[in-house]
Amino acid sequence: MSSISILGLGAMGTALAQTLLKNGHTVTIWNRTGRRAEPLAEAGAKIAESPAEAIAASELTILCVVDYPAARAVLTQAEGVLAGRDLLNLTNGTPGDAREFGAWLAAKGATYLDGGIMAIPPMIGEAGALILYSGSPTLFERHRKTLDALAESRHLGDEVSLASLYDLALLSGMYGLFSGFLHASALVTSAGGKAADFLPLLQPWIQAMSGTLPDLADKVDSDMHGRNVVSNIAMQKVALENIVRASAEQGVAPDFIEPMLRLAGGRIDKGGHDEDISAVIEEIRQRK
Ligand code: FVH
Repeated sequence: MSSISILGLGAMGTALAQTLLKNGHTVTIWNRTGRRAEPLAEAGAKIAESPAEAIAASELTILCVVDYPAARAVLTQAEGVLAGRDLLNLTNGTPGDAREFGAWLAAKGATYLDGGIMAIPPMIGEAGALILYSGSPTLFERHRKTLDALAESRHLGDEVSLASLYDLALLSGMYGLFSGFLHASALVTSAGGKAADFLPLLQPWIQAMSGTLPDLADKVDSDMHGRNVVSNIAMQKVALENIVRASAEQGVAPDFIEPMLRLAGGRIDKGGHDEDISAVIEEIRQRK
């Protein structure tokens, strides 16, 4: 069993601490607003009076606060004890945030692992939860067994920014799904339909269309968008225009769908008429 400190006891930090306690670890906790620590103390966690006291108490410290400015504010209070410490940051941020934070901690002599949690708090410790890691492989291997109790663990590489990049890419896929669902539901409910009744049509359709992703991924990776095209982008642009026109007729804002129409049109204007929809990626890539 290991000793772990958790800095930040919001919904996620609390779920992490509860799961570690359930697994028999020695858990030390700190939160800016002290009263949030009380239920965990009743469950067996030790309350630290400061971030420095918490970090000094354990082999591994996990930081999980609202954003990187908050993370920096917490660790700035503990600068004197960071050298030689293992720090895992599960706060959501950008790849640039992770690189900057990792460099700051390296300068203080700490070993740093960055992470992205692909789960909501009730999923922690349960099947289906995934945590992405990047940064120090030594720290990851040293604490692997402890981390595996929280979620399936996936270490993406030494480059510290990878976990946040993949975390945000996965969230981007999720928000694409949500925006599609919301726009489709607005159309259906504009005619008196119910979103719940529409799901038996929508879910199998989305599942069927997911089956086209390996082909689109191949085109994205090869930049060969004109190969084996079943549904060309010019035909798809007409469908996108029809969705925008139908939205206007039904009193639905076209805001989710218009960007896709604009990007498809941009590619066609550059000669992409016969390509697949994968060619839209060339409009959104801003290659350096
Ligand atoms: N909850 C979720 O569904 C998602 C799932 C995926 C991963 N995220 C990320 O996890 C980080 C923490 O999220 P959270 O759900 O625990 O967030 P809250 O419940 O809102 O708690 C926020 C904690 O941050 C502390 N905090 C805020 N500002 C400061 C500050 N300036 N200095 C120190 N601590 C700060 C706050 O403390 P307090 O308000 O209780 O004093 C909470 O402990 C986050 O990156 C998600 O994106 C969660």
